[in-house]
Amino acid sequence: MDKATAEKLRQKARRIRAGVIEALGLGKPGHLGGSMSAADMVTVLYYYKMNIDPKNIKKPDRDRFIMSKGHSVLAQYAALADLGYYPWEELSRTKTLGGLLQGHPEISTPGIEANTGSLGQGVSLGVGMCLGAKRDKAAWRVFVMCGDAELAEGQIWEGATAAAHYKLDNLRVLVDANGVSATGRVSERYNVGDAAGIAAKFAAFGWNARVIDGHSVEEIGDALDAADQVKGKPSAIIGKTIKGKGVSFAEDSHVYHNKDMNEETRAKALAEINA
Ligand SMILES: Cc1ncc(C[n+]2csc(CCOP(=O)(O)OP(=O)(O)O)c2C)c(N)n1
Repeated sequence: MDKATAEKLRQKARRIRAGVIEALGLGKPGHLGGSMSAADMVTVLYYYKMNIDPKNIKKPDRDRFIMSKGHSVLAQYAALADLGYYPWEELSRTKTLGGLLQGHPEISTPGIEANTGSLGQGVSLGVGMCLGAKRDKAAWRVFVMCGDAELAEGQIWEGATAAAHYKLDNLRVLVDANGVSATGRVSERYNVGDAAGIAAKFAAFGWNARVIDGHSVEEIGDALDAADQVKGKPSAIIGKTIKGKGVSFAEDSHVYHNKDMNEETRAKALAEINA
């Protein structure tokens, strides 16, 4: 990735993080931690990798993105707003009655491809979509973002086995490995492994797997490019991240997993993001 592209992506990531703060609003709980740790991977997907067209949002050959850890959709909402799927002002109406943007993704929102929020379902949803694409001999890809604590839930590993069995090289799973769940450290609450351990699990299931710095736009872009060259197996990209990244008082902690902001914390967060 050239320097100018990387710098442009870092600017966009700042915009996405500011959008998360906008969507959180004041006095209503919202998922800051996982949205901020995911922000750089979401940015590289939307502004570098995915074949999408905000002017033709249902074009049949578009790549699909599934936010399997649906509570982190605030980062995706910000990207979709910035890209023009709906006005930026919608962000401030997040989680209001009748608003377009709710606390978890719904396909009624422009740009959202799957209803999620109940953890553990995105990989198997992606498997189904990828099988459909293969049947249609279509070239579009499916990108699924999971949390590390999420890997203890639902049909993740059933989906992982199926993806390898069906040789779904059109499937990419990105794991936001921030090491923190809703209530504490993943290693203490339900240990699915650190980033290397998670990569080893996917590899054992027959996947192409690698660990990257999930906040380096260059490493994210390179890993996604490399996945395009892998034939006959799905790819897992395990991004080592920091929960709450970019907001110092929320970093590496479960406290801001789902918490409200007040005027003081909001101002401090925005100042740090824009610094
Ligand atoms: C099936 C299911 N069980 C429990 C929850 C409640 N829940 C929401 S977020 C979360 C923790 C997620 O942690 P992780 O996947 O690591 O996400 P991140 O740290 O990136 O926010 C839990 C347990 C849920 N949404 N769905």
